[in-house]
Order: sequence, then structure tokens, then C-alpha cells
Amino acid sequence: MSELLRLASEISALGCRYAFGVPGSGPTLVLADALEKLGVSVIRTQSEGAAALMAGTIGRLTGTAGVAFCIKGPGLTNMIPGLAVAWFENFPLVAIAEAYPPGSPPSKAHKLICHESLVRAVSKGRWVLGTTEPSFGDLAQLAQSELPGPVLLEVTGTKIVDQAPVQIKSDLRARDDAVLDAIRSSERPVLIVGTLGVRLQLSQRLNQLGIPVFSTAAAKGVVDETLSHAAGVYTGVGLELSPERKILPDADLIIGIGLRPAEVLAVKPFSCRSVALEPCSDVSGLDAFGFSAISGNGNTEEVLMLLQEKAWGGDLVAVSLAHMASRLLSGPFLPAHAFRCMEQHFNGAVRMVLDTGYFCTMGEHIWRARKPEHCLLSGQARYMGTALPMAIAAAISDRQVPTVVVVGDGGIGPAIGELRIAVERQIPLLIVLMTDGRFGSIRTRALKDGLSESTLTIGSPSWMQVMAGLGMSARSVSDAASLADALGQWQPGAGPAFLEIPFPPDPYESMVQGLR
Ligand SMILES: Cc1ncc(C[n+]2csc(CCOP(=O)(O)OP(=O)(O)O)c2C)c(N)n1
Repeated sequence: MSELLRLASEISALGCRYAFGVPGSGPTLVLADALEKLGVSVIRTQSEGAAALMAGTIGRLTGTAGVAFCIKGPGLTNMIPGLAVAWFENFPLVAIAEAYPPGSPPSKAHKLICHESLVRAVSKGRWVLGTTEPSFGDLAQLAQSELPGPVLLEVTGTKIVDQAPVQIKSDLRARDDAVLDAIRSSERPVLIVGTLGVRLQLSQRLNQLGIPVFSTAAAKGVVDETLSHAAGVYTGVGLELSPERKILPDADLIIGIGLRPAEVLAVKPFSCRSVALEPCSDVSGLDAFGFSAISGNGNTEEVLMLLQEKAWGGDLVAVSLAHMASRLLSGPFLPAHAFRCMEQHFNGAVRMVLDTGYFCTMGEHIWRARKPEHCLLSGQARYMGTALPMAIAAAISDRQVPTVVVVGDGGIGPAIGELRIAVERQIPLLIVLMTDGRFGSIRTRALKDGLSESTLTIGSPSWMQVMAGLGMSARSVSDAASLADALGQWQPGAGPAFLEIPFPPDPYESMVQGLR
């Protein structure tokens, strides 16, 4: 029996009747499925903090530790307030968090945060499923014993084996000359720019280049994406429809500017030579990109001057983007069409804020951001539920340009109450809910492995009445014409408004095929 199935049966055998949490597409989904099959009621909450508090409350009422679950990184981070309450109030629970297996290479940095430090102040300790002896019963016992409180159990979804220590390659750093030489001798260089490029304010320079320039998702807009050399977003996991898969094979040199493991979904070596500008000496995992030389950013100017002399790839970028767009925009009305419609309506005079989910994958690739300050998203941690607060703050601080925030069924709930601020201050904010009534991006795993979809299905996904109750105009639209009409009706100066766009779940689920 797999570790996760054993865990589920131990939870059930202990008499736990409920588990609360927000699943991801990793081990928590398998656990939720197994728990459900054993008759444990799995309740998906709006945020992980509430899940821990609910589990702790069950622990307080029944005397048996409650059960909460979450994904790694942002999931556990969100859970901290709930764990803190349980810690203060001596409510017993076992919090089960997805995690990287111990000994994972430093390049596995997506959503990485030190769980141990995160929970130290609010838990009685941390264990990893499959590495140590305590059973779930032992952990529950520990949570219940004086003084009661939370304990953390990490689940990795892989069999834990002792890892060989990661070999650190010979020092590739401080190789300024090697980086410049590589650029001089290249004919078809491609740039990939991370958020460092935003902080170094490189946009103007990047906009003048004549070679393909990608950005990471978090740096979207650092190169004006309406320009002909802007190649879109690089994630490291793009499939055949993505520009990265089409353009990078033709390059003879990749240059990363602040291209860091935490800014991509997967780190892998490039098929051609690659070099990097990286001013920080403590960014770990860089060697997994396979850079042949890394230089500090002291010579950014020289690098950009050399690149300015190069020109290639305009047609390749155009063909790749056109191919992707024609595929994504064919067929029924889906998020890609909605983004195009909004792009046409606002014609650049808008700030786009994206939450996490499949609609965001579409937005990342279809929406063309002209400047980095007009595009906000949790492009590094993919932290669900963060877009609404980001958008409210952006719209308060800059009323000149209207803000559109796009959220899904998962991201709309956690900070819903903060919309009071938007109404009170009448800020120019349009909230667009793209709903398939599911956690579409997590559902893919459930469909693939035949796992239960119940924690991923939202009973009544509409928020129309809630938004109207908060004092906003609320409208549901289901095609390009009605969306265009609703956009035309919205007066940003008159304050926030809500648009709900329902999509059929199955075409929605498959819309990213071939892209990521
Ligand atoms: C704080 C946090 N919890 C959980 C997740 C895992 N996660 C990623 S996407 C997603 C569901 C997204 O569903 P929805 O908002 O409906 O968007 P869709 O995928 O359907 O487009 C979840 C739970 C996360 N990224 N962040």
C-alpha cells in the first residue's frame, strides 16, 4: 500500500470524520480521494488558514486531533494564521502539507520556502511521511498531549530514498569576459529576462533590441509585448504550441538576465550554449540551467550594447505567436477569447492583474502587456487568492489607468471581504470571474488518474449576488459580443464593477493542451 493510502486509512481508523483544506494536483489530491473512499468527509475551504482553524476546532470538540491539508509553499504559508490560532488556543490538529522530498536539488525552487522555519513558532514539530517512524496515530497523540496544538506532517508523493549530495560544479561565476565573448560570437541570441530586469528598469533598452526577448511570468511586460521581437513568457515547461518550444531550438545562445529557478516552473539545461547575468551570489540552483558562464550585472550595459548589434528571429517570433494565437482562439468562447476582447477594448490603457489557474495560463500567453507595471501576478509562487488584494492596492495607488483583475473559482474567495475597500473608495477596478465551476487546473490530474473531483467542484460558483450585495454592478456574460458590451458600459470613474464569465468545464479543462 502506498504511504498516502496508508495515511488515509490511519486517519480513518483513528475516527477522524472530517478533513479540511485546499488541494493541489499533487499528493493532497490523492489523499483527499483516498479519505473520501474511506468515508471521511473532505471539505474544501476558501483558504488554508480557515482549514487549519476548522480542523483545530474539531480537535477541540472531539478530543481527537483534526486534519487539515494544503499544498507546499503558498498553501502552508496561508495556513499559518489558522495554525497560530490553534497554537494559541491549544487546539490539536495534524496539518498535512505537500512538500519537496528531503534532499531535493536547490533548482527545485518553485513555491519553495523553508517549511520548518515557517511552522516553528506555531507547531509542536514537523515530520515527513515515509522517513520516520511516527504513525498518524502517534502524531495525533502528540497534537493532543499537554499542551495540545498543531503538528505538521509533510507528504512528498515520492518514495523517500537517501539522496546523493548535489555536486556543485566548478565556479562559473565572475566570468564577465566569457559572457561577453559568447555574445560577440553568437548569431542567433535569445534573451530571457526575469524580474531583475524590471528592478534594473531595462524596459526601454529591451524594447529597442532586434532579437527575440522572453520574460518570465513575473516579469511580464518588461519588454513591450506588442513589439515584434517580444516572444512572450518563458516557463521551462512550454509544450509544442508555446513560443519557447518554437523559438529556442533555433537560437545559438541563450542569455538569462536574472533568470532564476524560482521564476520558472521547471529548470532544465538549454539545448544550446547559455550564459547569465546574475548579480546575487546566493541564488542557488543556477547550475541546473547549464549556463557556461555567469557574470555579475556590472556589465549589463555592455551586454545590451552588444545585443543591440544583433538582429534575427523577427519572422520566427511572428510565426510562433500567430500559430499559438490561432490555435487558442479557434473553437468556442474560452478565456483566450475573453482576454483578446479585453485587449481590444482597452487598447493598452489598462492594468491587468491575474490570479492563478488555467485562465492565467491563457492570460500569460495571450494578453500582451506593454509595461511591467501594467501587469501583476504571483508569477513566482503561483499563489492563489493574491490577485484581488494586489489589484485593490494597485487601483488605489494609481487611478489614472483602470485595473482589471481576473480570478477563478479558487482565487475569488480568500480575500472577498477586502472588496469593501474597493466599494467604499469607488476605485477603478473591474473584477472578472472566469468560472468553470471547478478547479480546472487541478481537475486535469483527477481526470488523468481517475481521482474524485468532489473537492474540486464548486456547488454554486456564482458570486453575482454577493457582488451586488457589496454594492457593485454585477453582470454575467457568455460570449464576445456581450463581454464587449459590458466592457463598454463600465465607467471606471464610477467605481468597481463585477463581470462573471461562465465557461463549460470540459472545453475549459482541455484549453491548455499543447501549451503547458
Ligand atoms: C494558496 C494556494 N493554494 C493552493 C494552490 C494550488 N492551486 C493552484 S491552481 C488552483 C485552483 C485554481 O482553480 P480556479 O481558480 O478555479 O482556476 P482554474 O484552474 O479553474 O482556471 C489551486 C488550488 C495555490 N496555487 N495556491
